[in-house]
Amino acid sequence: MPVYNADIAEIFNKVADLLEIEGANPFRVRAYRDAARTFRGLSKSAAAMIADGEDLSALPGIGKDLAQKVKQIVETGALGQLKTLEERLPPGLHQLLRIPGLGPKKVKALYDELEIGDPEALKRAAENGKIRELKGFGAKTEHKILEEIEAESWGDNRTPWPRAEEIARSLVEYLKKGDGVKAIEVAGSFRRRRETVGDLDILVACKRGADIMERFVSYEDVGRVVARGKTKTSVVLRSGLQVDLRKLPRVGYGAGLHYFTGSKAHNIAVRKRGQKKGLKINEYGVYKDGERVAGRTEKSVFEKVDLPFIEPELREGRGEIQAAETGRLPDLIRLEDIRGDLHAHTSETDGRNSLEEMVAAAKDRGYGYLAISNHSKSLTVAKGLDADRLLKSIEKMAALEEKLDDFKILKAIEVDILDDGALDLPDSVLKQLDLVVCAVHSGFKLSREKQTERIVRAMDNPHVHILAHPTGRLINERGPYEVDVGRLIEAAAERGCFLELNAHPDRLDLKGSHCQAAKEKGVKIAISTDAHSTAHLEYMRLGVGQARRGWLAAGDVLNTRSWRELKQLLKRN
Ligand code: DGT
Ligand code: CA
Ligand code: CA
Repeated sequence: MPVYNADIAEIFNKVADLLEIEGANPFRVRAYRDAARTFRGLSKSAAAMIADGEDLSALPGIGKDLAQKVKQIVETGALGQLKTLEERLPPGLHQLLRIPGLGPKKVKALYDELEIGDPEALKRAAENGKIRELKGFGAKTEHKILEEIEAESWGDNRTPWPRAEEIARSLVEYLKKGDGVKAIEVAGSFRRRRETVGDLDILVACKRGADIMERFVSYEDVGRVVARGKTKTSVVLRSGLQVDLRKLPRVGYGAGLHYFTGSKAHNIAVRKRGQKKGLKINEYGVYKDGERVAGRTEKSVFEKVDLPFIEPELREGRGEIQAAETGRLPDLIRLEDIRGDLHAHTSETDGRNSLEEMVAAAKDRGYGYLAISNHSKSLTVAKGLDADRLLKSIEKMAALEEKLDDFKILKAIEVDILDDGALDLPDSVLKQLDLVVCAVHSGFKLSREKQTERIVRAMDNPHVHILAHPTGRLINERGPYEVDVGRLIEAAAERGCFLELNAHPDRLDLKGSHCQAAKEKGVKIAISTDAHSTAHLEYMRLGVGQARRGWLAAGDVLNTRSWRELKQLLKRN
């Protein structure tokens, strides 16, 4: 059974959680979390790397010890160290960490004082008023905990898109190798690129007689067959993700692809349009007076209802039909449109690779520029830069740039927004930089008004260009802080600054709907990887995917410009 990179990441994250609860050295905890991120972001599977004899300890942040552990996971599907930790601590404990408001310290206290080891026990204790008696908790926290458990916000079992992609890629490759597969596509929310998917909907067209269903249920990662039929089979993979496979006739493939791509709201709107023209549209084809008139391709379905092709990312019933009717569909951005990256770290602070390595990797991707935006001093866990170190590091950048032809290193900073909205470095320093990216890394608990006001104040600083990861969420780890995103968009529009769409798979912050709102107000978006290693530069494709869901065209994105054009845009009004 294949071990996915996402599985490795999950195991390392669990180890980090449990070590943290045990009160282990924070640097050790961080090493596991970093390793988890590295594997989640890798384009090649660790299992394949090992099979090809590649040295995993050459990966950023992966030493000999971690490489050995990965090997163990790939070979046995498990990690002995995690088993040992799980023997020492109750298995439900890491679920407690997923409950908003409960960090490792609180979880440890709950366990030490009340022997609470899973959400059920926590619920009972909260109902009996036991939590409020603990030091550092109180009635308000108890109430909040109860609310969160009841909302089950910790138990979301939808699969994040990047993980679903990894699973889908292996499965599709496997199915393709079967006999007689003529066409295959993953439809559903996956094709629409929702941030998370409930299940995968795979469609195939095959030669007559090919037994694709048999091949499907024989896939080594299948945990359970839910239903098996001639044209539809559903399985649950060992990861828990359900996959529906549907066999479509070649003549109706496009109609099926359209139908099963959804969304439901989009389908209903298209079907209604058909009805007005006397057409019947379903998953098998488009019919008039009982006769098939279209359906081999998706395009033919749209043509019959007088619409141009609508990209899957737009099919959410959020105005795409009206936009298509009036010729206002956006020409969505593609990865090839990207000409540089405006947020990256080096080993000068908490990045894994040197300035030289990061720049070489950006050049390899065909970029014309890369912003080196390390952390500022108040972020001590990341060894953030003070003015002296920053100025020295920009000298290094200038010296390196001299040696390059036609590549611009943007001297930048990811400056911390302090609690009162002031910035972590003086204006006299900021004004010497090509690019100032500001970000919140603390004070997540402020009220919505205070948080919004604080960030707007940071944007008041005329040296600021981009607000990084505007809502601060970490997918499956931490929700967004309370903030009025609409107000942030307005504030950016008024001041001539920009918002980031952080492409890191844990962040994908802004959301698609926020991008759409920013676009409406004319605020351009920087799609940035926040790379902490050369490998992370690849996250750009995830950011571009998210931007497409946000209706963005190349023109709506800052870093589709050459450095010369970009430089003009960065002049604040
Ligand atoms: P998910 O799996 O929850 O992330 O979301 P989807 O959109 O992939 O939903 P799913 O897997 O239930 O169904 C796939 C597509 O099939 C859906 O997007 C639209 C289409 N579909 C499913 N049920 C219906 C229905 O009752 N009416 C219409 N018009 N379309 C449907
Ligand atoms: Ca689905
Ligand atoms: Ca489905």
